[in-house]
Amino acid sequence: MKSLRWSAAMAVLTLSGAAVLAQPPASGTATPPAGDAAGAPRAAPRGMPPAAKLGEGPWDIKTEKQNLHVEVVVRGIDHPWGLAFLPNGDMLITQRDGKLRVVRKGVLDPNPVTGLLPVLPGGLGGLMDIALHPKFAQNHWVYMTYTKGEKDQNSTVAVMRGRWDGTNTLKDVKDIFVAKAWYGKAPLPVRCCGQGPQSGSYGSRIAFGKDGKLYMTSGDRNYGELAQLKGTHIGKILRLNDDGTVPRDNPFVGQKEWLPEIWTLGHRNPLGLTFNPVTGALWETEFGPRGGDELNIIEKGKNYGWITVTQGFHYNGEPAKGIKGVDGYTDPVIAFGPPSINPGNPVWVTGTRFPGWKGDLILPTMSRSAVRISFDASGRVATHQELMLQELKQRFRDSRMGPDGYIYILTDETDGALLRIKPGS
Ligand SMILES: [Ca+2]
Repeated sequence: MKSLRWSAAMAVLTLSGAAVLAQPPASGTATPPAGDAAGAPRAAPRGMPPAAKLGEGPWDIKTEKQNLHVEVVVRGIDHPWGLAFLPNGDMLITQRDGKLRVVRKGVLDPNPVTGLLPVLPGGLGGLMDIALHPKFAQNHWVYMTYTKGEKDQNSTVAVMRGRWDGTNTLKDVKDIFVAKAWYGKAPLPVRCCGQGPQSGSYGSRIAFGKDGKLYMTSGDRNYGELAQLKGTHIGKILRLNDDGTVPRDNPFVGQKEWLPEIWTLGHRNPLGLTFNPVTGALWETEFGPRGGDELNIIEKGKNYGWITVTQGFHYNGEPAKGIKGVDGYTDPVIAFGPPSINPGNPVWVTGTRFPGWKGDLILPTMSRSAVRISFDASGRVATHQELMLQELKQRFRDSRMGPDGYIYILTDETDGALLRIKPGS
């Protein structure tokens, strides 16, 4: 059993209600290097050492409030991105390379699911998130986000929907929504602040609300100037009906120049989206500039600032904006760093298996750690955050509560894995 090497060195500062988490200097940014072209090898992010191979496990890990027993469920999945549990406990896992995998009774089916629409590979795009319809038991609908486009990286994000019948072929697959987020064709426009290639920053997390609507993040494509514009889905969170049409009660419906799917604006690269199962509030994580990664509560019609109002430093070294408290813009609940933590998709701890973590938010990060965020009695985020799971040395992309009450995490590696976290003894 290893101790947490960094917990003692972790500095936690408090800045008018927002906590800033310091963490190991070895961690870098997951923004792809400039010039990462379509089809180019997926280079390791700047500052990140090569991935260490995941050991056999299991691992017994001591954390502040819970001892953990971590085990590998499946391995050999290439950059897994999203995980959904089927009613019988089987799992569907998307791979960024466009493949959908199924885990039946705990065993990875060697044959990927067929019937999906082709995805545009390259950069950080591909097949991304997955969600089941709230009435999946009746309609068997599976939703997946992906990048769609042309070989020259003129691309956008879309949602395909298909019917899962338990075989290895998805049926009746079609696009229900294609975002008005086309971008990437040469010549690229002049952009500020050293923004990265067009093949990154797609966002594309999805989550169904209790209102039955599908919420979807759409990243800024490293063209942050568009995140504040009304007439594009770039840099927005969207709200759709389950067939991809526009709900009539969206905030900008009927307003001149606004795309009606827009729920909120001013986002950089939102790679986490999850409803709090108790309060029903929608929480989001996004990659900000260096030292400006964010945890946000998403509320109808609000502007979350990017690229105008943000904390952190730009990637070309331009001075920190450090702006908050600006009228008309919503600040993050937490701004992380510097350095950046590169947040993935967090999970709310529910059930009774992790009594020390009741109501906490576990945030996997691409900086090879997870952050535990807790809350005080009034629901306010606590200033202390716990950094953990560094001993596994893996980038973490997605996390979910299983129907068995355990926590499941996908590693974002070429030899990726699905891990199960159980309480330890
Ligand atoms: Ca923001």
